[in-house]
Amino acid sequence: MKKHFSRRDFLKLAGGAAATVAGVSLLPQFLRKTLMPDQVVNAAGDYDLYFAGTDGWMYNPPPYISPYHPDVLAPAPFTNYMFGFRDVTHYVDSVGGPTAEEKVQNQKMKAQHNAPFFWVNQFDPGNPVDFKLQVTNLGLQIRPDLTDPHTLHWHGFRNVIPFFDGEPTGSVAIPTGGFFTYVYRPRDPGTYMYHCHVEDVEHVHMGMTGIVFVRPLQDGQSFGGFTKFAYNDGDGSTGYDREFPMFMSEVWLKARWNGAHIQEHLWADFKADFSLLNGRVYPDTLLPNSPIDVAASTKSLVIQTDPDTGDLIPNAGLEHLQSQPHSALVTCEEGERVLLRFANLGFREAAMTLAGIKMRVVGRDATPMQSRDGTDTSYYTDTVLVGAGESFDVIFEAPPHSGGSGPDTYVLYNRRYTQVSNLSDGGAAGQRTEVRVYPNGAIGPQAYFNDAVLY
Ligand SMILES: [Cu+2]
Repeated sequence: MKKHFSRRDFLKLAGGAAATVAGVSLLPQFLRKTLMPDQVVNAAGDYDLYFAGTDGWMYNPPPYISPYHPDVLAPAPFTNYMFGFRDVTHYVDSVGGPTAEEKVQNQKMKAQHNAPFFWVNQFDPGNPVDFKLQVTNLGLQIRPDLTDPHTLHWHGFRNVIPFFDGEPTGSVAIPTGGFFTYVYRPRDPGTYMYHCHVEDVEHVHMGMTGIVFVRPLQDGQSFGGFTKFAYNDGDGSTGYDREFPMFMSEVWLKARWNGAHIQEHLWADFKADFSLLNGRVYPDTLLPNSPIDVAASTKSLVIQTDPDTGDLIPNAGLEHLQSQPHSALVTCEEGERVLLRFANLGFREAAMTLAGIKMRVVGRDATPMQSRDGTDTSYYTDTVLVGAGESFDVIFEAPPHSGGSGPDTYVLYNRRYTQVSNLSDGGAAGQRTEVRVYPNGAIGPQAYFNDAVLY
């Protein structure tokens, strides 16, 4: 009799294989050294960032659709089930309280959407340091029957070896309780995205997706009056004053509900109900970031966490956005150059339109816009078509302020009607945000990645 072997069975095997490797990290230090020195691929503390994969709850606005939205299992003010990653790099032991690792374990069922933004400096041959990202799998609290491993796939990374690619049928995956450290040597600046590649349509749609980008070696030097650049342009043509991520993802309410209620569905029936920008639906996109730990945000945008529990701290009054900490608001001063890093891990093409300001496309899929002989092929447009799995680096120059009080407001939105309207009647929800242009000197320099000033 022919044995049917499902993809999920295979992934379990892949997870088992990872346990042999990843389990090593659970051994005491002296055993690691004594027993398997060649197999130790990670050691506690030997990483730049430490992420945890798990499930959790998030918020989407009305209109409500029974029984999927809000899900009766979701604790208020949350409405829908999700999977996601958390940045647990900066936890420390509390005196007389929980240890750092206990706080990490406490983040099971407290995932974040979208996944943390993180960035890496381009590999410097003169100072060769690899980037290491440790990932652990806290398990799925609502679905203990679902023993899926997780991985981290850096989409578009051009010189990764299969071992660190995160594609679970060709490499290791991280079982519940396991650890694995991904090692990268990033040679190509630009904007990328990352996602868990296990049961990839499911884990991507459920929320294990985020932006990662590589800063060019040229950063810190001076070209054309700038010190920050999208690429190694040699002339400042990709220099910018402020930078903002624009990450696109989708929520299919029925699939989220089915996930929480142990029901199956066909992904071929996929129909997104909500299109999200930086993990939120307009007008929540205009609300501020959750409180940021600016000092810790050297390699990722670090959300402040409770020192006792490790939980994400929301803004007062915005508790419903606790697991969606990222704003999509853009603020700048007239005459400044603003870099928008677009990446789409929804399943539909987005038509991102900035009404009233021309955008200049300077990079696509982490590749600067130039021909083989170096000719600049960047171009101006007011609409960028971002397909699933694509990224664009776009710079606009803020127009002069019109005078009067308050900022000039420009709308940045997905002009595909269903993706900007979502389920709303008015046609203004979903992937929509604002660019607010202030007079010269009004808001001061950007303090951190995705810092938008609110007045
Ligand atoms: Cu996963």
